[in-house]
Amino acid sequence: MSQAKYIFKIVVLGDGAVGKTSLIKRYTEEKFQSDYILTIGANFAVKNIEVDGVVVKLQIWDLAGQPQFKEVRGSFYRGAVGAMYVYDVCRVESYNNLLNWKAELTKICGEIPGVLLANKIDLVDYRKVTPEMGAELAERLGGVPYFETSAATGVGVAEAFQKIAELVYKAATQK
Ligand code: G3D
Ligand code: MG
Repeated sequence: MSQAKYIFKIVVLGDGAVGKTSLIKRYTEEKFQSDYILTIGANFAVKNIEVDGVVVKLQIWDLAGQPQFKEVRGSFYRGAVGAMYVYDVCRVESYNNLLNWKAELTKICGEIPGVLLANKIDLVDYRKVTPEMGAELAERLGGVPYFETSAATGVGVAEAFQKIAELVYKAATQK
């Protein structure tokens, strides 16, 4: 792929253990460019992706664990142009908490494009959050596209990343 024309910072949000790191690793094929944890308790992976025939570089930011110190999360959010909201379909609390994650992000970044990921759908027998509930949350998060994903099987993962790339690309080029 040729040189990227754009670089976009994307933040992946959600409670601990919902599958954020697994999703990023699945998508970037474990090629974390920065395998170290920055002092802000975050790191990022990069991947080039094509949107409308244009190569864009996604810089995908991940929180390492869940830093207790909200102050440092400012550096995590700052400069983000897109968000991926992730919950675990087996844990209702992780679903409910996404509104708090969005509020924290919005304080620093304002309204930015997002996508919602209902993760771990391979765990069929343990599922508690229905697709209908997922669609409802997608509305409450501002009408964001909704994806059912599994970092374990890979289903839905590339589609979700492709969509956020399209949304941030559109936002950046339609000004
Ligand atoms: P986090 O980065 O959001 O904290 P992780 O979450 O990516 O570390 O994932 C937490 C645990 O959930 C991991 O299990 C991981 O393998 C598992 N996991 C993540 N996504 C999926 C999924 O789609 N399906 C299933 N079945 N498991 C998933 P461990 O046991 O390593 O802690
Ligand atoms: Mg993680």
